[in-house]
Amino acid sequence: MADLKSTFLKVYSALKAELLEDPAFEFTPDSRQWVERMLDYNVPGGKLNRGLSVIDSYKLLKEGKELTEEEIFLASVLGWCIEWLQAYFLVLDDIMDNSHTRRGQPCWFRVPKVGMIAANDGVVLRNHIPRILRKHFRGKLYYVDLLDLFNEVEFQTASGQMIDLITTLEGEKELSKYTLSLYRRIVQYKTAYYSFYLPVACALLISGENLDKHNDVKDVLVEMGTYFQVQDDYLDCFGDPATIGKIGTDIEDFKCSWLVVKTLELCNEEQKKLLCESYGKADPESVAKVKAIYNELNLKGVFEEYESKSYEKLISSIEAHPSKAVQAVLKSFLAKIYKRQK
Ligand code: DMA
Ligand code: MG
Ligand code: MG
Ligand code: MG
Repeated sequence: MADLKSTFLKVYSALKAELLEDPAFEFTPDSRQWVERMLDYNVPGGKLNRGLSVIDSYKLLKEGKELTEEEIFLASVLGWCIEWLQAYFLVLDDIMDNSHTRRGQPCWFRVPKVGMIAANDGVVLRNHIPRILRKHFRGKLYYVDLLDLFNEVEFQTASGQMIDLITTLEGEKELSKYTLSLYRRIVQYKTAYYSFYLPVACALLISGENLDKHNDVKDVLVEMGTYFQVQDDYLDCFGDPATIGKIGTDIEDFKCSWLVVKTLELCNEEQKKLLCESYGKADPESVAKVKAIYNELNLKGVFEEYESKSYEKLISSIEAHPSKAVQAVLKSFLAKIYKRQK
């Protein structure tokens, strides 16, 4: 595993070097240095789960047949394309969510002299993806399918981010609209497609599979992605910032978080009134009041219950899949996130 990660990181350096010599742009020393610093700051510093999953999944789909160096390289390149996509969404997400830290360091837009240049850096990160795909996959039969896949998933993610953001609009702060069905809709689009479906879909494409035949796999991965975002929402409030590398802002931002949806389901009239007065305010007293309600309702316990139930449901839908190789892919993905602390 440690070995796979170091091979994977070498591919990052190779891709970065190519992008810094991209003949479509005449770099100056300044601009080259900017892009290099921006990439190093935003692309490789995460858990790399999504990227590494492409390689893992590809191996499992090959059912024990040893991958060639070339095959590992191509799977790694796709893994990095997903990490680039993630970096692009996170740079912009942190601006929009007014966040402070990410991966244990200040959000990119908070770095001195970066500021709103970060918005364009997000666009640059996004544009690197088709540059990378073109360079490494242009001759492949599945090239068009890859481009199409990245475009579809990006559109779904941006649409999910949009509904995540417009539900918090000032003047329309209306907690009663925060239902489980709105919640599921937001997280399916903003998180599940790019974080769970995309890595496996990439592995299927390089294995020569037709994605239209794998809608059942997509359904399981969307469920898994939903579970993953519930964990993200839980950790936003109850996680240790030193471990998760970020400071939660969901309460301040009036987010349609799983925690507030559950609270609305479980609270009494008095708690609801207090929640309506305090949710979505930036002052620490209001935030503390919301957290006190979460504790009164034992949301930690409610979450733990949800976590084990989801796990069981996911395992049984995985085991219903006809292919053992696909089952192994899905189980390996689930094992990476079950009871995660970061
Ligand atoms: C993140 O949702 C979704 C995308 C597409 C970045 P979020 O704002 O809850 O993520 P985080 O907690 O990492 O800021
Ligand atoms: Mg955010
Ligand atoms: Mg967000
Ligand atoms: Mg979050």
